Amino acid sequence: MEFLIGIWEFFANNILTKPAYLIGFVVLIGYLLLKKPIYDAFSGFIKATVGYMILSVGSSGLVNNFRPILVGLKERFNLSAAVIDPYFGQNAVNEALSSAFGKTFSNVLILLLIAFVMNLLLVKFKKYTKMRAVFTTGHVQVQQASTAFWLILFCFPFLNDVSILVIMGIILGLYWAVGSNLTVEITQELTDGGGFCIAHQQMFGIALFSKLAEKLKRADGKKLDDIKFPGFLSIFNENIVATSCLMFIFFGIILAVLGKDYLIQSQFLTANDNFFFYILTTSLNFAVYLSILQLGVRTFVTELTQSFQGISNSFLPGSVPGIDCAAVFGFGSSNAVTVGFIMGALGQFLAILILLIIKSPTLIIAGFVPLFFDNAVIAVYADNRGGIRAAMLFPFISGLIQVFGSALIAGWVGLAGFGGYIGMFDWATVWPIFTVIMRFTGYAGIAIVILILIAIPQLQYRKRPDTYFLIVEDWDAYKEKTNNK
Ligand code: ASC
Repeated sequence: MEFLIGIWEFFANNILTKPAYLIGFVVLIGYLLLKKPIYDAFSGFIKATVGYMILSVGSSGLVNNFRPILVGLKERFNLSAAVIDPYFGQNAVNEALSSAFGKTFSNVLILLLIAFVMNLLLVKFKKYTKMRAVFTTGHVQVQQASTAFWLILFCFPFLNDVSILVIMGIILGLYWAVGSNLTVEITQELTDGGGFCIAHQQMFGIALFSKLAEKLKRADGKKLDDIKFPGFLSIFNENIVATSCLMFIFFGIILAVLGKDYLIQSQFLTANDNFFFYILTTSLNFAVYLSILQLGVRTFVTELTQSFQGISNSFLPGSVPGIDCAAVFGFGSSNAVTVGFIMGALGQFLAILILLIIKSPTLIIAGFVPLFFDNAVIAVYADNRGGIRAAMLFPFISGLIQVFGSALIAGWVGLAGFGGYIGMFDWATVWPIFTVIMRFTGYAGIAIVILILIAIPQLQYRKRPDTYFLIVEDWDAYKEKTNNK
């Protein structure tokens, strides 16, 4: 037993929770299963792992540079507020778990394992479950398993450990399989058969907003990239220029509000630094990290698409890997990412203002990860399906929902008191609903939540039984079939 636990811990710590290696090994095994020469498989492993690492450099560059600036608002104005951000959320859960229940992080990892196995089984039996996607984004799985663990303890504080782990493992595994499965069609469409889908924290969000976006579609079908500015404004047609300028205004305002004194005191800059150039450099860095992130996506996506055929042919026929949402930042309109971020920020700031005005018992501070990754990705999908209006409206609405939803749930379940909540779209909408159902209807609630999740892919399948699996098995054949209709 000890030996098995040792293997599990090694696998969990080094591969399962490190998406770069998980994806790298998936590619390696995929190519070997496709009977490619060993050197091709090796080269695929390197490209996939390095590509994913580049993507992580971009995304952690963004997170590490811009999160402290937003959190600074909390310190600068001495607010007692919960930061909505997955990392703050995870810390809050860790502290809450050990202080309230004497539980540790290893419970969370066991939950993760059960849920992951559940996800694999659901896909293995996809003939019945209609679930086609495997969640591979390990760092996000850790964050979600933590929060889910807390929510289930909140609903059933007297249940024993084993029951808690099993019940939540089933629900979380279902959420991973069902949520990522919801993004299959829209992602295949966006990436022209990229062969992956999204395994992140706003899967229900992008599915919902993609659906709504169709209703906002204009007759001319204009997307963000179709906007062509004339004259001197044409410089904004260039993504890097547009991003840099918008971020200069956005972060310029926030940094000016924080003030040079505060920034020196918190060691963002030294007394000798020039304030203007500090703001300029910070804003331009946004475009730098975004470009790095997109380079990473380009490096690994093709490898993953090709090699996964090997896995799906042998183990999990007709399945796709669910990966980090940043993977779509290289597709669709290039300005959608920036527009989503800005519109989401307007929504969140408005919501925070409303919380302040109504003197809400729980205050929220915008965190960078939900603000940027959720809303940017919502904009990318909304733009692809519905064009400019959808790309602007839906991230704004999402921003409002992220703040209000998180304030309600984090205040209610007590995580706000520990300073943070995960705050991502699904965790401000879907999971609060699950929590309400389970808390108020007890064991029946568990059954209701499970049934809701099981029903979703069945409904998706019923809508288009003839192409439901074809869309992941053979994109070209799918396109031909749907074009001929
Ligand atoms: C998250 C999280 C991150 C980012 C990253 C986006 O939810 O924890 O670090 O989003 O996955 O690429």
